Amino acid sequence: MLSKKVEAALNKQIELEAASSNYYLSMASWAETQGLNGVANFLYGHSDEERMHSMKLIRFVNERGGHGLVPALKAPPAKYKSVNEVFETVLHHEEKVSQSINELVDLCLKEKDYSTHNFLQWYVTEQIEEEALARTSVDKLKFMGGEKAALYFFDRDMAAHATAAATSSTPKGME
Ligand code: OFO
Repeated sequence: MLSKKVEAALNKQIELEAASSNYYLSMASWAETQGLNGVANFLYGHSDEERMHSMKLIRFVNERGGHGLVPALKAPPAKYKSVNEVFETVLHHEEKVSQSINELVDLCLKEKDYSTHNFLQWYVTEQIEEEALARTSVDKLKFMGGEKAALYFFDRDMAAHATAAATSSTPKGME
């Protein structure tokens, strides 16, 4: 059984993950309109992953006798100045999500909710990967210094990331 405090915090996390999904969907759509199909495919895939993160939380809350709530979401920005802005936003957003997961883990310890604490470890690991990928992308874009030719290769790189994610089996913890 979840305490009311933990249930409320998990529902806040459900909202944050769902907002991430919408955010990345909007970025993907913008990238596609710029002819950056590799970046777009990567972000479409990332958006799907965030939806799964949200749904996994909803199902966990319900399984533990709470009620996972579907949030009303604010529309994300539709336009971006550059690919650099997109990936800087992704990094900033993932850092925020990591902080939120850490606070949740901390709350579980205070509430002595070891089952939820254990469940959240999957998210802790996931955030390490997500932050690292976003940080590497930001660094690469900085290194390119706005070169159009380099952007072509960056786009191809992101396409490879998107393909790898799509062809890998069910993400760990989602089975
Ligand atoms: Fe759900 O990991 Fe990113 O936000």
